[in-house]
Amino acid sequence: MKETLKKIKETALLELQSPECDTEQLRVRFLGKKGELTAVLRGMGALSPEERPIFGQLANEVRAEIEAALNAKMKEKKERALSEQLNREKLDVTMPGMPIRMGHQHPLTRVQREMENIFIGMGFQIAEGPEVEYDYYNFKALNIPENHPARDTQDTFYITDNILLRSQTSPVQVRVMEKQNPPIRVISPGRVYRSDALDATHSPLFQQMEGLVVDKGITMSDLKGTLETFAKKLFGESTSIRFRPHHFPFTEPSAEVDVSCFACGGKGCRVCKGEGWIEILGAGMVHPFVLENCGIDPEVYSGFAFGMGIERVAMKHYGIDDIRLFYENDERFLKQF
Ligand code: 2NM
Repeated sequence: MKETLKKIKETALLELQSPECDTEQLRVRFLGKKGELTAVLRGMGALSPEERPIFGQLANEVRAEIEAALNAKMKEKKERALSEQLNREKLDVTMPGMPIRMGHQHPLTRVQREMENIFIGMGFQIAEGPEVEYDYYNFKALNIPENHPARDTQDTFYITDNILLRSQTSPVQVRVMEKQNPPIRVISPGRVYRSDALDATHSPLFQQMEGLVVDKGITMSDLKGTLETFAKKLFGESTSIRFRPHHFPFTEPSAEVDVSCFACGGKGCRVCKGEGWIEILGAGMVHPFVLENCGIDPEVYSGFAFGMGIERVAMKHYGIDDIRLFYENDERFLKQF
């Protein structure tokens, strides 16, 4: 029996040395209720009373040794698993990070900001207003009654009979004049809508920037000086401007304003289509009826106003020949700015 115990111990310790051994299975096999050691202990009844305690003590020692070896093995396995996991999951914080793709401003926003900054430098404030407007603010207050021909060139999208998508940002300026006493110096950039078919130079949605100055003694020369300063800052110091007589219902007198071609300096080229001039603005002295409609006395105050399409300025600025590119969100286009 002593031999059997010795054999059990040796086998157990040997098997526990194998790195792949299954410790739980070995515990059942050697120490379990139906295990090899238990089987030997059961056979102790056949021993003499003198032999029994000696043998019992030996069996207990063997059990303790196997248990200790098992526990040591289990501890070792646990530690190895942990260190393998730590190795697998280790993070080198000194590695360079993954590059993050940065977006940037849309070309229209860039041009708009550039224009805004020039006017802010001249003391203008930025005014905003609703894109869904009343007929009153978009047309009637601006001296465009029902059936006026300007309703046709500025045809827009109607929500109801008297609510529409604004066709210009002038309604913002009407709202400013209603609320604020002169002196007034504002620009109103923003989206406007026209019932136009989409082509290379027209879009049913585009951006405008209008300006308005109202004070005592404002004259046409203030308008010319302001627009000349703006054109020089935006297109370069050698830029000049010219006024051509025009008609707008909300200004009198009115003019279309050209800037000398920044590409050829006025000689005539592809950019200005041989003209030497590029039309970018409409302007004029605010019509006395418009001032009156907004509660400003035209006998005391006068003002000038102007408006331009931001897309048109951006297209000339960057040499873009199709307005649709601004609205297609094609990264190959947008990435160039
Ligand atoms: C333009 C051209 C000329 C304009 C007029 C006004 C207001 F509200 F004062 F009457 N705001 N903007 C105006 C004048 C706009 O755009 C081509």
